Amino acid sequence: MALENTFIGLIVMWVISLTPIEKRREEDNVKTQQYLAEAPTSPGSKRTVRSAVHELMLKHGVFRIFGNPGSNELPFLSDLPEEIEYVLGLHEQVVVGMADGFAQASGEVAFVNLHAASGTGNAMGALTNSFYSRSPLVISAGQQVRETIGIHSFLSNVDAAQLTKPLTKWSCEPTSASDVPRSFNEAVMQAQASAPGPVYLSIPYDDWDHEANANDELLLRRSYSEENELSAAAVEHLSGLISAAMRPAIILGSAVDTVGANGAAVTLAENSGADVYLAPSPYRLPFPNKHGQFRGVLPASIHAVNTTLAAYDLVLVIGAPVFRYHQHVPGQYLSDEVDLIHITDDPNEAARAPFGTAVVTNIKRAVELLAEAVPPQESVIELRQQGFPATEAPVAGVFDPARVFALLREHAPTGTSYVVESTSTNSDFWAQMDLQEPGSYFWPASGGLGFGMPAAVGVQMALADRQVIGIIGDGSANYGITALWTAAQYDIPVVFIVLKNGTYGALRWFSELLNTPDVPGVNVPGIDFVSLAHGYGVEARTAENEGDFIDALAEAVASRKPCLIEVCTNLTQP
Ligand code: TZD
Ligand code: CA
Repeated sequence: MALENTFIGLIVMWVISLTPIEKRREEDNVKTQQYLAEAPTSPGSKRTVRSAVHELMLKHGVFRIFGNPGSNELPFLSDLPEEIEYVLGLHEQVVVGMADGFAQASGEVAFVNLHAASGTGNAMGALTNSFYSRSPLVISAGQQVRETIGIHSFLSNVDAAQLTKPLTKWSCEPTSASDVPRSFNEAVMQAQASAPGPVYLSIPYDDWDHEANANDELLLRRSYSEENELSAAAVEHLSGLISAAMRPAIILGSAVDTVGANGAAVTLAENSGADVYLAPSPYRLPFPNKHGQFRGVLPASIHAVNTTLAAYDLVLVIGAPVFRYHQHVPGQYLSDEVDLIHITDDPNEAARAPFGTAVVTNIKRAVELLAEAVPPQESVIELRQQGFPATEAPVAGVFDPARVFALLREHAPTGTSYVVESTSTNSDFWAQMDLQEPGSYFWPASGGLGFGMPAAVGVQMALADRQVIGIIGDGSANYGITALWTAAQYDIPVVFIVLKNGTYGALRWFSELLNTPDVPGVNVPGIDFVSLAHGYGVEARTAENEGDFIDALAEAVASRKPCLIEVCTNLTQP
């Protein structure tokens, strides 16, 4: 009887201790669902940054603000949806302490609003605790009007993103008003992502009345989940989506090559019948570039990515950011009809993305599990290798870069690994090469020149049983030329092909794009790479014609010593 009573007592205690949390969670869920059902989603409806953030707060279940206000914060607090309660604390240490207790006990993100630098400063004592308890706090603070921060106007939070740095896992002041909603979304995801912790967001008060970017609608459709390895349920869900898609596309990132998931990616592509692209500006090659389902490198502007992806109903991005755009052609990020699933092993990459359903997990296992789970297509798809565009022979010793690549394809040893830093020749490279093995391609991941020549030496050291060829522009070569000395001194048998068009070709292309045709500093005439190589102790020659190039390549490979072949080339477009 006594035992029974104790047991009943335990159950009663359990119900008493958990019910309020569960009840509140349930209420929050209902509110979120109600809110989402009524949320304005029509594209083009005029919304402000303020209403966009208020909507995101409700979407993320943020129904209370722990705060202590000042003038900079008032424009944010104006027009608060009635679902959101303001919980006033009389000192910022108390505000953060309450939020921390709420976050820890509920396991949910707690949202805080403080007054600029002074309010944040007052909260720092409480933050020392929150940082070590890893409490998921989104701490926002008002900031002076953007254009007056530089002159240190009264109440500006100078260097705001630095202020909380050692005590927050992430901090930010958005670079523009239109980036505030995305930054808010990132803040919430960062606070929860592993390892969770407090984050800080400083927002100038003139941002709130700005018209919101129409792309912010996509933030409302975002979700974030994290699993070390995809669960059976997740595999079933994702493979079901892939199988059910009428027109799936897979966008592979360079990380797929880094983790060695190339083979599984091919199986997944073939089983699903999906078109395959490389994510913009690939720095490694995750998929054979002449496979019948390969559709090339995704273009690097917002507008062009959307246009390309509009042909698909499901887009699966694996091992890449969503997306690393380059040339700025603004537009809609993603058509309404397209679902985008973002599988990545980087919580920061997932949190930062402006759209997509983020799944943070081990990408190699994810690709393997999905490749197993997606049944092969019933109708046999044609997996023919793709061909190569025709190229023209050099005239008077000047080669088309496409011809150089065609010659490398035909005459370089099987399994050659390429390190490429030649910026205006990318499309010719992908059209002409036939790369199949993992580890066949390396490129400067941020576009920072000076990677190519040194990395070619390093790759050759790592891949002793494969030939490594560095394809280097005559501009890029100068940022890493002394790698020749190391190659000579340490006998690293790497071959460098220097493509000499006498100019920074990519910048000439950009100057047309940006309508700045009159810029100085884009030509690099008068550099003799053969003499430079000799000076560093490396064999070198200029390829005078096609036969000469083929001979020089064969001799270089056979010599098992570092060699440089200089080739004069025509100017082309990336
Ligand atoms: N400095 C550094 C370290 N990185 C850069 N990316 C640049 C400058 C700017 N830059 C580019 O982004 S492309 C380029 C420069 C100078 C021209 C490279 O010329 P290249 O290749 O001769 O190597 P192409 O094929 O002629 O463009
Ligand atoms: Ca050049």
